[in-house]
Formats: sequence, structure tokens, C-alpha cells
Amino acid sequence: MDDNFAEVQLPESRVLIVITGGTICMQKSENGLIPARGFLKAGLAPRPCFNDGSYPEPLEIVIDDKGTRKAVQSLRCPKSTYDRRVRYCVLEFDKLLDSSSIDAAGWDQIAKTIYRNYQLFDGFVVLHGTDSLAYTGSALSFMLHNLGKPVILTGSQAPMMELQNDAQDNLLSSLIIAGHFMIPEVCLFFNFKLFRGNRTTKVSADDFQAFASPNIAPLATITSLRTKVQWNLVYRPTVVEPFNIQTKLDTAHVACLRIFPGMRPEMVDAVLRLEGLKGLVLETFGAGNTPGGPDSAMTRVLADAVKRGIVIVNVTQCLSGSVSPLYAPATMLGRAGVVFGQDMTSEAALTKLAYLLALPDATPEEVSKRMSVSIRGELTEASRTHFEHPKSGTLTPELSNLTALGYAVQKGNLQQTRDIIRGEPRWLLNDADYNLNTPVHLAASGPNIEILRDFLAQGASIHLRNRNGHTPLFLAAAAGLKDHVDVLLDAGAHLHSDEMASARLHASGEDGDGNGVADGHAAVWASAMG
Ligand code: ASN
Repeated sequence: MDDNFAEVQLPESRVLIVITGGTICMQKSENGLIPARGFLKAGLAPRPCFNDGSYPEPLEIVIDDKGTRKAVQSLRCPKSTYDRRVRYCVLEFDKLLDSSSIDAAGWDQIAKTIYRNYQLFDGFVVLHGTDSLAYTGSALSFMLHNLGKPVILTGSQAPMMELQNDAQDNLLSSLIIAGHFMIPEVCLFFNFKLFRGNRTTKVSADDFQAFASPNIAPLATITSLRTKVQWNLVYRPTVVEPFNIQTKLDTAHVACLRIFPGMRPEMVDAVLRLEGLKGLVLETFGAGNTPGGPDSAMTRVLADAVKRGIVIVNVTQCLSGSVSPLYAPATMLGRAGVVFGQDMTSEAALTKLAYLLALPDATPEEVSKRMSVSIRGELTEASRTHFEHPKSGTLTPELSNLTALGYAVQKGNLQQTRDIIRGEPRWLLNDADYNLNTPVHLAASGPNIEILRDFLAQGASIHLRNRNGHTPLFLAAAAGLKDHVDVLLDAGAHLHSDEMASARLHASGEDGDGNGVADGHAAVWASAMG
């Protein structure tokens, strides 16, 4: 998507707002602020920026984490500067929390809610308190596998019901980003910036600028009326597998310990001997140093614990930068088997440990290995390639390459598509022509299925819709290409809810104009419906 897309009428997008609690939906009580139910009615419906007054019909279906379906009223925002409307509905958890009380069960509930509603919405906004938001942003990033749609966590420092608040801006911007930009990551939005969730940390107890992402720039920034997305930073899954979730993080058997001058090794030893402990995040000084030299009691305590099978991860207490074997103390820790957590935040390191330890057949060796490599962009790997998103304009080399790519796809020439993409960044796969067809749309109805497979393996999105509101899966079914349909389904593609009525008709053997569909096409439509 580039800046030109304001000229094009786009199909409206659907976003689900999941409310878990937090200041954003709080009201005063005799015990201080507590979360209150009925946010749609009290906080959103009366505000014109959240409600254009159209009250869309029929009621929308949402599914809770237990699988219970409910019909709810959706609302529409007025048209955005991108000429698009976002229609959204709200799913409020039964028990709303101050986020200081969230735990692994709360993360399961959020993950399951997104999973159950995944095919019904284009994007998700999760309202959450700020206290533990960076932990939830990190935990969910690991729990949601092969995420293909935006999941944006947000909250506020002042409740929506306060006259002066940051709630309205944070929620409206999150809704607009989730409804306009296919950023397939768990993100955190706060104070005009969209961050990768697992890179964030809370840096202020009361400022509106409450979060920072010290080791990676924001994925997007709201400047005036525009959202500037840094597509070169956006992380994309590159395996051809559908969206899935891992629940039950093992938070009961991990701990986090901050080293301080004069700390007694026995204290560290006592924590490392807690019954059942499997992993420890050690917040060390500077570039990863602990007190004492190679033969110190501290190093021995840590080395012994590693020998007993406890995974110890070294992260820095500093706000930014990375741990490394630069100084002797950190080098000794590395030799003792302590894992370098690179530039991970403590929040990311702790939740990643809890996630990896909960995977079936987790061994200390395997968990240690994965703790120092990036699995969701949570740490910086030296080899990461950077690429630029195209500037606006019609005659840029990028756009002529997009056209060339389109021709190569239509001719079915795999080698040529590879030659074009090799010299070009991967954004090409998520960019679109005037009709908003991405190269995946073209490959979905093109003659060579290998090109489609190749694009998917490079992280191309399967969920973007063209100007007519159609997904690549719809185009593959319309072309009667069963194998293409199957590959897209394997990658987690599904028909958008707006496409379902016409798909049902085609599957019953009609094309909508009173004509029959071509031989065999009805069956292809039926399989595309999943
Ligand atoms: N205590 C609140 C929470 O985390 C803080 C906030 O949301 N600003 O739920």
C-alpha cells in the first residue's frame, strides 16, 4: 500500500476489539480506579469518531474463548483519510482486570479469543492495562504462530471517561492501523507510535509516552493524518502453515533476578534451588557482567545450576544495548553455559523462556539454543537484511518491477519472478497494482503453482483484499484451480466474511447471474469454503 491509495475506494474492514481491562475502561470507586463493563455503550457509541451513526445490520457474530457464539451490535467509524471505513465490534471479558493481575491463564484467554475469531475479522485490537502490557505483548508474540493479521495491544494512562485522556487517540489510531495495514505482528500502540510488542518496556508510570522500544525503531508512526509504516522492519512468517496458537506458558517454573553490587551468591543459589525451577532471567550490569571473576562463588553457583539443567539467560539491566562476551565477567558466564540473551528486554526473555519450556519435548539444550536466536523478531540478529518500502509516485523502478513481476507471474515463469525479486525487497510481494491486486492475487489465478508457493515462502500476505474486496483464495476458486486453492488453505487463507454469500452460491452450482458454473468449479468453491 502506498500513499496513492487514498484515491481508491476500498472495501470496509472489520476489526474485533477484545477488552481485558486496564485504565482505559476504568471508573472511580471507593477503592480507587477499577475496570467497568459496558465500554461500547458508554465509551464508544457516544463519540462521533467511533460511531458514524449507521449502526450496521445484521448483528455481527463474535466467539468467546470457550467457543460460545454471540450476536452483537457493531459500529462504524467515519471514513478515514484513506477513504476506508472500519467496522468493529467489542468482546468484553467476563472478568475485567487491572493488568497487574494478568497471568498465563489471561494470556491463554486472549490467544484463544483471537484464534476463534481469526477468520471473521481483518485485524484485532486488545485493550489492556499498561502495567503488564509489555509482558502480554511479548507472551502473545510467541503464542501466536504464523500470524497473518495485525494484533494491536493498547491501553491508556487516563481513562476514556476522563475529560483529558490518551485513551481516545490510542484506541482510534490502533483501530485505524488494524483496519488499514496488514502488519502481521503482535504490536503495541501508544502515544502515536506502533511498536513490535516483544520489544517494548513500560518507561513511565504516568506520562502519556509510557512505552519505549529501545532496541528497534517503531514499526509505524502517526504523523499528522498519515500513518508511516516502516515496512522494512515488519516481521512476516515465511512458512506455509496456517495460523495456530500455543497456550499454557510455563510461568510457574521461571524467575527473573536483578544483580546488584554486593549481592551474595547464596541469594542467587537459593533462587536457583527453588523447587521445580527450570529457567532464570538474570538481569546483569552493562554488557552482561556479574560480580566476581572466573573462580568466584557467583560464577560457580551459576555454572552448577546450568549443569543441573536450569536454563539461565543473561540480559542487561540497561534500557538499551546488548549483552556480549566483551568483558571477562560476561565471557566467564558464557563459558559456564549461561545463554546470551542479546538485546532482548527482560519481559521478552521471561515470556520466551516460559513459552519454550512449555513446548512438548523441550530440553534445556534446545531451549538454550533458541533463547539466543530470533523467533519473532524479539532480538537483533546481525544477519538481518534491511530493505526499503517504495516511495510514492508511479514511475519508480519499484513500480515498474511490480509490473514486470505481474507479467512474469501471468506467463508462469518462476525463474523470471525470482530474478525480479532477488534484486528487490520482499515488500514487492505485499504491494499492489491499481486494482489492489498483489502478486499473490495474480499467482493465485496464474498458470504456475510453484510461483504461488514461492511467494508464500517469502512471507507474502494471503489476507489482503483487492479493490473488489476479494482475497487471493477467492480468485483461485473463481479460476477453478483446485491445487492453488489447496496451497492457499495450507497457508491459512480463508474467504473473507463478505465473500461467503457469493462463494456459497457458486458452490451450489450457480454464478449469481442465473448461469451454471463451469464443470467441477462448484466442488472447488466448496473446498475453498474450508
Ligand atoms: N493499573 C493499570 C493497569 O495496568 C494501569 C494502566 O492501565 N494505565 O491495569
